[in-house]
Amino acid sequence: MPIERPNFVPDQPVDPHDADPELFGIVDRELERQNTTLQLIASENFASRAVIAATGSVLTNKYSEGYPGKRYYGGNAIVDEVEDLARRRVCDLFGATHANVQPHSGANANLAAYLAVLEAGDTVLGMRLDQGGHLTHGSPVNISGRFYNFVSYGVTESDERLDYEQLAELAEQHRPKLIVAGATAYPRVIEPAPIRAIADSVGALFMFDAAHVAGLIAGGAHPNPVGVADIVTFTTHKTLRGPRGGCILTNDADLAKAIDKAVFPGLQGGPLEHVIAAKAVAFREAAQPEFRQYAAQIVTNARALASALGAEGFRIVSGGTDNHLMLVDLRPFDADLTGKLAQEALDRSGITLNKNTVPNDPRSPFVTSGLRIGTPAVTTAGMGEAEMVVIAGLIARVLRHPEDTHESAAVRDEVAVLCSKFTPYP
Ligand code: DSN
Repeated sequence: MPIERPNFVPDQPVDPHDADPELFGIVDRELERQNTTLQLIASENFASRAVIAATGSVLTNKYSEGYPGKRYYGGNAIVDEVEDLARRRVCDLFGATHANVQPHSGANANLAAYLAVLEAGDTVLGMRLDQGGHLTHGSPVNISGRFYNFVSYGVTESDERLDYEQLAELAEQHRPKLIVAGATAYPRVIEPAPIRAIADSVGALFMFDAAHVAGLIAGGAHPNPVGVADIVTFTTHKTLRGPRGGCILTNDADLAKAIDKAVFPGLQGGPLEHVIAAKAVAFREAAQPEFRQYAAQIVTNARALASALGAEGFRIVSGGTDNHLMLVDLRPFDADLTGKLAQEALDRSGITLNKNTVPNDPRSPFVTSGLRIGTPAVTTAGMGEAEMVVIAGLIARVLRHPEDTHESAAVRDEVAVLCSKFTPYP
């Protein structure tokens, strides 16, 4: 006789839509949105099916606090292989000797790096949020700005490029324990070598937050800060095209130990081994020769888009771009058009991007005078310079008449036709 007992195992149909039609119906609509509208948010990309498969694997079931070979719970021999593979691949990719692949995000990676080398109240230099920096680079509303004494540097007024002279002066004046480089809305190369020299001149540590440009570095399109900076943090989902997550690299054995302790048990609990597996997949993809072509094409496309937008009458901050993004100052195009209004009008037209402050923006971060536009996702989808010119024309059409819903609908149709030729997930 079979034993009568309640069955707590949910039905497991092969198609998850049969298990939860409501949720997977929503996921389907997001897939449709990604396939049929233009994704121009500079920090987004289309992960490969292999990356997505790893993220959706049974590794999500396992607890593995600790590190390979030193876990708190049993049953981690296989998970150790996953995490070791991810660490090995990312070290090979960037020429590092130590990697921590556990940070759940870029913000966590940065906080762990701070926890590893700073005490509360220590002085740190970071880039101003409204000139391209990140919340975790000392914004007063972020834990970084509340726990540490951040002093901000920015860009020059004349050419809107990183002001290395100001950085050197502030370092001399404030004698920081750490200098943080890196940005979320800065369209030019950030040179690690001069910042290393400034850090050395005042005995500071140097951390490079490569979140945005990690894929460009991996693909050889930007200088590699590993071995120049003491610590390099980055996210794995932007230009690097992996799963959402963070990573920390260093070539210093003492810092490596401090960083590992800071990530766990300092800041996080159980690592997301399914995401770490997906990071391993992405690191392998980024090591392929085609990824070098991809990184170069991201920059070529960004330059083509910036130049075409310039021809449509927009002012491009700093006059162009060296990376995957551009900042558009809307004021010369239309003094009354805010970033907020432009983002909303473009959203209605199937063009997804984000409002952004421009250097010395008189408007608040919720309104802004600018837009940030990025090419990583459309480049993954296969678009090239010709499509960038088309996209610039569509953006200009919408923004000449941002309230015109007929124009928005017409552009949305054209966007759908364009995207049908470059579908990321056919
Ligand atoms: N949200 C990211 C970006 O868009 O740049 C930064 O964390």
